[in-house]
Amino acid sequence: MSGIITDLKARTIIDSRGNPTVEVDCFVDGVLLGRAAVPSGASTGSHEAVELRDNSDEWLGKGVTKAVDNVNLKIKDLLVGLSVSNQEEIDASMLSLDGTTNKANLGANAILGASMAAIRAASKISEKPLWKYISKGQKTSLPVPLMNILNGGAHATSNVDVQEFMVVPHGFDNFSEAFRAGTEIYHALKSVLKEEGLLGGVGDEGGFAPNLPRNEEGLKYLVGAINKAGYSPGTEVSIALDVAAQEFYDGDNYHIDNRIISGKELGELYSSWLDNYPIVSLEDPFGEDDWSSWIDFTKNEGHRVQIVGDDLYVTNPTRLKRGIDESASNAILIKLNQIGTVSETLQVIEMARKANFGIIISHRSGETSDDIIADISVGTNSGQIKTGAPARSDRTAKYNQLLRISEVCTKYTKLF
Ligand code: 2PG
Ligand code: MG
Repeated sequence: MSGIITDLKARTIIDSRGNPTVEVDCFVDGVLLGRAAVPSGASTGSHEAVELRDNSDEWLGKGVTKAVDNVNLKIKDLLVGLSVSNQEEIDASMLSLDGTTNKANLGANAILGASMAAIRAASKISEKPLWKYISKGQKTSLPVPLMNILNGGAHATSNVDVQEFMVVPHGFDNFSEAFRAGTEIYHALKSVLKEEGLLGGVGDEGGFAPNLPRNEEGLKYLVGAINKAGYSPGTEVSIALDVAAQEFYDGDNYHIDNRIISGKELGELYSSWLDNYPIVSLEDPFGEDDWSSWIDFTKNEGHRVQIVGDDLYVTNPTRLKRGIDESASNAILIKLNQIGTVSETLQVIEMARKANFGIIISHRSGETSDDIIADISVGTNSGQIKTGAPARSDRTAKYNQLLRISEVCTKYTKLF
């Protein structure tokens, strides 16, 4: 096969929240070799690349016809004739056609769909599984999963402010045992909440979504579930939180637990949680532009907890550079659609690695069956993945792909 892109075809499909999103097929030498679907966030950072929506009467304004047309007309014309193996060239040509810094012209959803479909096709041509193709011969490993089993914030209709309560099964020798532990704990949490009369529905990422009198109760229930499932909190399984604090930040203060408190007071609340619960990772503890709170907190607590920038960095090299220079955190969450191409995502991962930052490859709250983040987490040796509860196909697609990869790539990351 020559490896030359001969066609691109995009369409609208539906995501896990019932909203339209972009799917792209990449044809090489006339054969369909790469298909990719683009995820979508709810608690999106304002510095993310632009997700192009139609804002018309259809689909409650959320249609992606413009993005689909951009692939089928403009991006197709641009990429047909290029070698699928040159991902940098493919991505760079889309960036220059777009011509903006935030991909507002073509839409990051259009660009990313084409970019992901191309790398899938390239791995087929190379006759390597995607994770191996991405690794370019460098180290690979199965990531520790951060499994979101209790949902709040923008992902649920409950009164819980903290967006994600995750279990982190780190004290195991391989991925499948770790994943089984996390899954057993998910079921244990279900029965604990049921006993308390708190079992309602689930949130966007498949975790349970009870109303709780205070956010700290979520931590208690997670520890209870870890114990109930027969694992030891702190040594085998710990806790990670995504606070997504931007969602309850008014620009000056934070509205949490029915109180209005400063960044300093919020940091003190987290410190008391760190004293009392086995928390190993804290994501977006402060608002996306509240840099001074991030810097103070990292100085005080960075030695004992992973502090993760998601809305803070939006997988953007300029924002990450500032975070590294100012020691605003010690880890980054990586989401392909925040930046909009595979190449830029891989570059940001390398930048974070050089700075000794923790690296978590992440899904979005709106997902599809696309499982590319599983391969990226293994192929970049990132060490951690965050992809929701071990339930609902949009989430389990990624975990199941990791189980498949673990049959051939047996190294499991030891963290925490
Ligand atoms: C997050 C993500 C994924 P969203 O904040 O980390 O869990 O949520 O996709 O809604 O931004
Ligand atoms: Mg987040």
